Amino acid sequence: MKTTKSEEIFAAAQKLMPGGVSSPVRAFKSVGGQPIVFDHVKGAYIWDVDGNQYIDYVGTWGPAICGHAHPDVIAALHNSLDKGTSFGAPCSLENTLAEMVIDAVPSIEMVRFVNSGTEACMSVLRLMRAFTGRDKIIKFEGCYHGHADMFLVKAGSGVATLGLPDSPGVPKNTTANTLTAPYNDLEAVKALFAENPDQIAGVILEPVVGNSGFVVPDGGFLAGLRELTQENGALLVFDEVMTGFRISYGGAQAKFGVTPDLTTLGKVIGGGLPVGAYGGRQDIMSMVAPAGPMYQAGTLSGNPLAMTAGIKTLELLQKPGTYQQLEQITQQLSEGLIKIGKDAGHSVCGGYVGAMFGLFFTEGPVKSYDDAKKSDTAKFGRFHRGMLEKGIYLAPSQFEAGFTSLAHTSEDIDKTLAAAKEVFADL
Ligand code: KE4
Repeated sequence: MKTTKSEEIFAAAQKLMPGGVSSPVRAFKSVGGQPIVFDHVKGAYIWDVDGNQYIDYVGTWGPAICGHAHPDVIAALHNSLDKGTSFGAPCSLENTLAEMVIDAVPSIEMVRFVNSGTEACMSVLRLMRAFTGRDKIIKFEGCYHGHADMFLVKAGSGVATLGLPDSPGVPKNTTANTLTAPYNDLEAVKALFAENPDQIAGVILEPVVGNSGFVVPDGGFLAGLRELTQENGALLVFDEVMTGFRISYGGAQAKFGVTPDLTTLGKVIGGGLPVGAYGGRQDIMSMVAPAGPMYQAGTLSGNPLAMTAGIKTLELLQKPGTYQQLEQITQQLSEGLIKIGKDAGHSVCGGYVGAMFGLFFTEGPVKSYDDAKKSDTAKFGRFHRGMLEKGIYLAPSQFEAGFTSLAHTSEDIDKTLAAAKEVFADL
């Protein structure tokens, strides 16, 4: 593929912005080669500035679940634009999206909108501490809850991708209250509660992990955490920024039948515009200012354009058969990739839930971040490069997940599997 324009633009970008990107994982550091510079996106496809077309399995990291630039979303935004882009005041669109989120997500009785998943997670952490009066939290190795200081402890996603020892600039005392356990290890969580009696505000986790690569909860893990938190007067928080409205309309908590006390959301509920949210039990949420004393605020929170895109996206997802279609296309892709990889003699494993999937270059099974780190990341990089050159755009890191959309067709999957067959053969 000719990518000269991408290279020129990216070279210039590196002089203007750290690493030439607005978010680290986009720099392709862990897969090598130059990132492609997007010109425009539509449905399941990307076009780069050199005119090359790709089938996209990143979907701007989750929001594009209805396909990029869905005509109904774009039309709704055009209608909203003429009324202004931001009010900084109450707007009925906030009520509409709030009602949709509350109706959809079992744990959410009341919700607050913010502008990113990071903001949602840092706010929910403050709320956990405000409600319980306790300072310690438990997170899991390899889970990523945005880049707020308190969470940059054995985090996943870009922190894992870049192999960063968490991050400089985070004072020791900020993370002193962040306890960690291996994912899927209930005994480790039990031990932390025993070692820190009455000091743990709550447990926060990705109910299906997308930031260590794709890792599913063992049967009983989520229910076990629900029991352990209840027994210890601690809160259970599902970070559904990635899984929300992606693995089912009610998220992982609906899919697995375990209801947390609080939930964070992002990505899909913004339909491609900046939106995050946190919500949950009424008695907890009523602590949030100005209803209660826990402070959190934001200039652009609930802005009419982002609300419009979110509302239209969720309306599209409410259509009957949506999640069967998403699950079917993702199954075809995930099972195909693993079969082709194994048939070519490679150690690969992975899986899918709803419209989210993952592929590891290791025998597996991958049940935790330690398992994920056994993957052959160099081989993943070569696979990524090979697929890119055949017009297939995968997440540029072994420690990320893949995303499908309602725009992906069976033909797109067949093309992707045919490309994978050739790339695996050359690996
Ligand atoms: P944002 O601040 O990036 O909107 O959300 C942070 C976040 C919180 N929780 C979960 C489970 C997440 O997956 C994320 C963000 N996901 C990454 C992809 N792994 C966003 C991509 C990026 O960092 O550029």
